[in-house]
Amino acid sequence: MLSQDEIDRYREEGYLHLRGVFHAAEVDELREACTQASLRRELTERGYEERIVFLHPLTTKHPAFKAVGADARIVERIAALLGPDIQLQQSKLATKPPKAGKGAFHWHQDFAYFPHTNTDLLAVFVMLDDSTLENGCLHVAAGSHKLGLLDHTKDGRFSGGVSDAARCVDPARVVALEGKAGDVTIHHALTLHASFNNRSGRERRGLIYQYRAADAYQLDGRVFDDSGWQVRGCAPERIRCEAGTLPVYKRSYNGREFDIAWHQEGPAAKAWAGTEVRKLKPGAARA
Ligand SMILES: O=C(O)CCC(=O)C(=O)O
Repeated sequence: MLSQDEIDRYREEGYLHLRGVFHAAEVDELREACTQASLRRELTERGYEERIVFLHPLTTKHPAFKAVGADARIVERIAALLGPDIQLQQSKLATKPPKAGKGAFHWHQDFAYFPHTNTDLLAVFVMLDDSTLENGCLHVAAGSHKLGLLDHTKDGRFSGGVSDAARCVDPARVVALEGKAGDVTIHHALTLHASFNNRSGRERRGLIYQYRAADAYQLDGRVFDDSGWQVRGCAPERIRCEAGTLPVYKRSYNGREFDIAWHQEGPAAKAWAGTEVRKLKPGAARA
């Protein structure tokens, strides 16, 4: 359970650092799961020695990763922040390349990647290695979740990073989330965060579980095999919408452009896009 002080701090600062949530033996088991041949192969194919790699959907890759996704030490705590009904939105292994000077990830808000009808979403980061400045620990801009959704475009396209980091990130409020393997950090989906190059020569691994209040309905971005896994409570009978407007982006993934509203356009409608439509003369529909 989170204390009232932790809940208040999360609301104010947009992040929390919980120390020693997973024991050494549990961390060892999770590290062991990272050594399985299929996962190492995927990492190699994705060039993990040169760049930061995110392997989705983590919960399907080993039972130990799935168990963490529904672990009461996480889920019961975040129920104090998201409410009783919670779904996983995505899960991934995040690896920083061991090669020194690689693996930076720009300032961004997670919500820009997968807007929902409300902003009750958060990321849980489980440290598999001690996280330090040297190996590229996560940094958050405290209080930045209160800025609302910021622009993430460059030349009119979704860029993955906040457009004007110099203006949006207050250096006085940047916190480096240094911690020990087994620690857990939580950040709000609107909290600006980034991580910098790994200078250690060793891998830096973390498990990232993104959760949402079950009544937050995904409007855009990728859907994974484990998206929508109900880890606590019930599936919603109603969707909750926050007033406001959301930008619509052209996005690409692995060099392939895909459209927004991924789940609202059938394949036939997609195929017909841009083809000639027979125009009715004014009044013809009533004739
Ligand atoms: O793994 C990291 O250091 C960065 C991860 C991150 O920012 C994200 O997944 O949103």
